[in-house]
Amino acid sequence: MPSSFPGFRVLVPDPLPAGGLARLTKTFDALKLWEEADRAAALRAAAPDIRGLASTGAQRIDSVFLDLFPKLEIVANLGVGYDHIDVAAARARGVVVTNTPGVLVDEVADATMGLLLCAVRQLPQADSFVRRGDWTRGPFPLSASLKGRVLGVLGLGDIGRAIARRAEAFGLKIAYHNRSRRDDVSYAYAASPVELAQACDILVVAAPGGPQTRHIVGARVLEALGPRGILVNIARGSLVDTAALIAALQQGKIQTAALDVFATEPDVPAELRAMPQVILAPHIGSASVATREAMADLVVENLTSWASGAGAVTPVA
Ligand code: 8YV
Repeated sequence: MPSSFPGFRVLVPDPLPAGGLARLTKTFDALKLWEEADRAAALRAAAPDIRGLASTGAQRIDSVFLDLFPKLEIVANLGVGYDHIDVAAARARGVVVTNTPGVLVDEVADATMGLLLCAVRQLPQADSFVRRGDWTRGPFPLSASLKGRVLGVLGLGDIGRAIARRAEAFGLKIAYHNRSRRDDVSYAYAASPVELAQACDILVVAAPGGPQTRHIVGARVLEALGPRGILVNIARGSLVDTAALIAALQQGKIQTAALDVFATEPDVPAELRAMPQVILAPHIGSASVATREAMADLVVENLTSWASGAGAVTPVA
């Protein structure tokens, strides 16, 4: 097995983008677990020698999982979000965790604007309307509009700011709520998610997942968003109380939602799938070939830099 770092075994539980995977397997002695006929046996045999892990988010990485790998030094995650990794448990075992910030920001922000426009102007529904031949029977119903509306960004990190910049170009006013007020933007600051929902018409969720943000969008926030309100979630399903969202949509407490992420993904509640005004996407915020390859490059760069003794490139905070 060719390897630039003999003895540095890397576990790859799930497939990575093709270019990144090719570089990884050229550089390291990599165990591509999904290719193994008996995965449990392959994992058991390799576990004592694994020093690096290229994670994709599909596997929960907690203390029980980490304890399988006594020589593990680095978890290189494909993705900016790492709520599936117990970073404290990793740190306690001397394992560094890296993510892929920066390289996916524009892609996710572009996808967010697409979802937002689809929700406001009901573009997928218009497409279905034409395909069904309904146009010959009359016009498509008039939609809501972006005009004169306020976009609320919940979580003004790199992705939140990229969304806000794009929304400004669409003529939207911007408000935001963040753990702390930012002094590098002139957007209106709301002191809480409820205040933000009161101040805006379109609420975009762009904060990290994890216990601290679980269900920060619940019944009170949705009520505050109001009957013309639109919720867009491109962050993590865990930030939104799904039952409260379903109830708010069914009762007309908000107008519609565009959702790229779900608490139980890839399972999406039947109630959401049944609502024709709701826009649903299968967690595709960063899912272009170019961006996923850039993310995979950063995974490989982190592993390579670590294995060569130069330290991780993008360790998580
Ligand atoms: C990916 C993401 O879907 O970066 C993140 O946090 O959620 C996405 O970009 C995921 O990480 C791919 O494995």
